[in-house]
Amino acid sequence: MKIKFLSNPAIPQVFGIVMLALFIAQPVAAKTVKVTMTAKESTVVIDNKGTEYPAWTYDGKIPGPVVRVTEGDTVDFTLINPDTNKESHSMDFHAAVVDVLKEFSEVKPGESKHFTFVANHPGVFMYHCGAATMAQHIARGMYGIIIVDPKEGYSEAYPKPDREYVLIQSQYFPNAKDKNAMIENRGWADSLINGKIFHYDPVHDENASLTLQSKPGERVRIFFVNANINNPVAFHPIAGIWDKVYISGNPKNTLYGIQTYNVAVAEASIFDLVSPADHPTNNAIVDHAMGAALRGAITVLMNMPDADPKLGKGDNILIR
Ligand SMILES: [Cu+2]
Repeated sequence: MKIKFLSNPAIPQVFGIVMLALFIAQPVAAKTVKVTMTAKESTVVIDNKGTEYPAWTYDGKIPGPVVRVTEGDTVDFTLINPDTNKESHSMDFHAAVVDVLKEFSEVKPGESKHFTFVANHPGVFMYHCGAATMAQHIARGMYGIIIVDPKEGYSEAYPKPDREYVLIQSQYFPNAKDKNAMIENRGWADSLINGKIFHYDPVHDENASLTLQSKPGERVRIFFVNANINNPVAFHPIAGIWDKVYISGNPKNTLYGIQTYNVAVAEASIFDLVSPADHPTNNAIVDHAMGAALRGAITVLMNMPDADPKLGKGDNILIR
């Protein structure tokens, strides 16, 4: 009987299909991703004409580096606070479930801190310094994004995008020393997008040289973080409709056909935009709260056949 069973020509075929299905269904093996950042109290340029600002940063830039892992990965993180700094700093990953008094505690100048966490929730999350006074550490530039790609990968519900861009909005307070103004929402002069006023908007700033780009009909995925101190963001694509919005960037939280989505302070979400395929168009991606838009929170997206093939791909998702 046994021999007869094995000799059935259909058996190896079925076995092969089952094994193939098991193989395909296997999520990507979780890995450990080492991330090291250095707190730098250094001067940065905050507009397209070269205005300097005494910032506090991760690795010398506003925002800090893009961290990207896959759901289930372990993030092995080290924060270095050099003894040349005057302030204590820290790291608070919104993608982590840990102990605020332990992993997220302050690191004095001349010290460093190491901790790990497992990125168990897919999505996009803010990270920021939580050292006192936190409003000042964020306002002066200590924030960034961590993207946790879903372990299932792409699907019909969460399609593969043609381009990806990171946009992080924040409030610019010219008086870097006035903590109370930051806390009380007084004296913020401009909106920063990825660290600069009208960063990608040649329409409102003649010194702007960068725009986001895609080809007509491409699916453009925006990873958006609201790093404002006090103000929510009314995120809207002028001359477009968000095809899908994934709240907190989790494909399980999908909204369809949204005009304006309110992004809370310290929230991040994913926004998909698909332009008409048959002709070139432009979008202005704005915080539709006009007080923020006209202070710098406008980003031009050009959908054109000769779009730069490198933009919005690989390491070019946060354009400096
Ligand atoms: Cu700090």
